[in-house]
Formats: sequence, structure tokens, C-alpha cells
Amino acid sequence: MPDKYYMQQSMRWYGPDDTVSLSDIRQSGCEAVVTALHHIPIGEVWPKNDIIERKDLIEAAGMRWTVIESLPVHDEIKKKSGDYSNWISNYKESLRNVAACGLEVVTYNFMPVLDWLRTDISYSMPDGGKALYFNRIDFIVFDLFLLQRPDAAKDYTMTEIAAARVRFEQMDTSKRTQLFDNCMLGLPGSKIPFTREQILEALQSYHHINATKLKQHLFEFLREIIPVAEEHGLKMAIHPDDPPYSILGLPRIMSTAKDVADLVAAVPSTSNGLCFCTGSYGARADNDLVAMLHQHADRVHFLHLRNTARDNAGNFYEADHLGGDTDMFDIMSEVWKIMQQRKISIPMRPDHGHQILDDLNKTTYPGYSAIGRLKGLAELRGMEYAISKS
Ligand code: CS2
Ligand code: MN
Repeated sequence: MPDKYYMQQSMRWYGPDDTVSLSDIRQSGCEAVVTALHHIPIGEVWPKNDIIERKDLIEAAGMRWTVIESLPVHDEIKKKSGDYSNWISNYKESLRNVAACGLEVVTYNFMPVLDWLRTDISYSMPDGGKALYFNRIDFIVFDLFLLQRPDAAKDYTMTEIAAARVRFEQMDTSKRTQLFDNCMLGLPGSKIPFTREQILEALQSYHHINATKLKQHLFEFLREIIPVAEEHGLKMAIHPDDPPYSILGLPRIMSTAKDVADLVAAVPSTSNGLCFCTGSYGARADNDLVAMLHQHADRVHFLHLRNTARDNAGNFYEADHLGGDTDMFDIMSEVWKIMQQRKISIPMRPDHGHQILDDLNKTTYPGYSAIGRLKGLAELRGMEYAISKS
């Protein structure tokens, strides 16, 4: 048994098409890779052969694959409509397959229609790097004037609407298209551009589902799949909403400490766990991240360490890992305590990073630059090392 337990350092890899290679990830000091079979359509079973093939690639590069991010949940499960029971049995089948191949943690989220959302994916930082940014007025421009979602106006104040109108009028066509495209990037399967009509239709299909109902659907899903995860020694890790509040009229149910407490109360098994994303939870001032970590210490199965800087107008950008509003030293100290108590290494990744240096000449998935993430990882690694010595 080791006498100290350190985080399992990893980076996300989007698979063989990722412009950041396994060798890049290995050179940044990672011992593990977090990935998913992105070529399998959402809802279909992950075949064992594909899982093994992916695992072999990673091991041949000198790393391990223990965490899946993500095994996506079909929208019909979230809506409890159509073929949802078929999608649930497929999900269970995938869980059995990944467990049989030796995987340990399965990340997923329960955000309707879209995953993350930012209005700008290359926001200039004072040092010349680029970050992901959420600007509330831009977002309102998108919602009211580009998407033209019916009823959108009732979600905003008169002052916000007026400011959005002014901004919209100042934007030329290319700025408007850029904003629209940025907001669409977090949609699953975003390689195929969604049309405005398709999005409106997807949003409309949630019209009758409020947060209470969506939570019920999540808990019903968990009551089905957690026993399977338990039986096969898998840990499920739900990723929080990003941003952590309702957008585009959609219910969001994994944003606050209360949401996490409800999740745990509904299905107490520790296989029902968390992907603790400090960037997502941290975008709300009312989330006390250290307290949340402390309270759910036994079910934190995966860590996304990332920082955001917010203002009072509802804007935030992704800050340096040790900058921003989240005190990373407090987080890391708590994580360190949890790992020593539980006698385990918790897998972590630096979530996103800025585009810096040669990243600026490369096309990568938004947030998934090599050097920016390496910088974040190196800072976090150094911080953990210092804590381990103190
Ligand atoms: C990730 C999420 O890039 C990101 O923001 O943290 O997309 C995350 O992978 C999913 O929500 C997990 O299901
Ligand atoms: Mn995250």
C-alpha cells in the first residue's frame, strides 16, 4: 500500500482524430487518459471490441484508461418519452461491457438538449492567451434575436433586453453568425450544424418538463442503472450543469448543493457519485465548493479542476487554474484529505485550459488545447506536491 495517495493525473482525449495526440498527453506527465467512443451514436450499445481497441491504443502509449467521459444519456430518457426503456437497457448493456473491459468510472450528465454553452470561445486575456467566455448580454442577443425563441423575453429584465437590442443592432452579419455558431457548439453531435428550426423543436419538446419532473426522470434512470453499476464495481459520476442554472427555458437540475443532496437522498449507493467540476459549480457564487466536497467525500469519483471569474452581471470567463473566484488551494487541500482518508487516488483532469503559445496556431476542441491544459495541470500538480509535504 502506498503511504500517500496522489490524484490520478489525466487529460481528456477525443480519440484518434484529436489534434492533441496521446504522445502530447503522455509528455505532459499524465498517467491516464479520459475518453469516450464518440463514434457510437448516443443511445447505442458500446461494443466490447471497440472498447478494447481504444484501451489498447491508450496502453500502447504508456497510459491507462479508467474513466469514461461521457457515456451520454439519450434525450428520450431525460424526457421519459419514446423508446426510453430501450435506451435504458442499452445503457445497462454498455455498463456491463465497459466493466468487463476493466473501466472503473463512468461520467455522464443530465442536461437537456445541450451540454455546455459559451458565447465566445476565443476571448482575449490580457496576456495574449484565449479563454472561453460567457457573456450574458450576448447570450440574450442569441436567445431573443438570433434563435428567436418564443417566450424568451419573459426570462430577462427590461434593462437586459434593451442592452441586448443595442448590442444586436451594433453587430454585423458575420458577428451575428459567429455568436450563433459559438452558442451551438455545446450541442451534442455538434459536428453536424443544427438549424435554428431543429433547436427550437428540441427546446419545445421539453415544454412540459419542469425541474421537478426532470429530477424524477433522473432518479428513475438511476434506480435502474445504479444496481447494475454496483454489481459490476463501476462508479457513476454525474457532471454538473454548465452554466449551472436554467438557460433557454430548459430545466437544469445539477447546479447547486441542494441538487447534489437530492441526488444522494434518492439513490444513496456510493456508486451514485459525482464528477466534481469546480469550473461548473464554481460559476455560482452561492455554491460553497469545499463544503460540498467535504459533505460528499465518499462519492467524489472524478475531479474536473478549473476556475472561473464571475462578475455581478452574470458574465464569467474561464480563468487561470489558480486564478479566478475558486480558491484552488482550499479545494486541493480538501481533495488531499479525502484521498488520504479513503486511501485512494481520485482521477482528475485540468478540465479546460487557455489557448497559449503554439495552441494559438492549432485547431483543437474548444477548451482542449494542449499547452494551456498542460500549464493548468502543472500548477495543480505542484500545488498537490506542496500540500503532500506540509
Ligand atoms: C466538459 C463537459 O468540456 C466540458 O465542459 O466538462 O462537456 C463534460 O464532458 C460533460 O458534461 C460530461 O458529461
Ligand atoms: Mn467539467
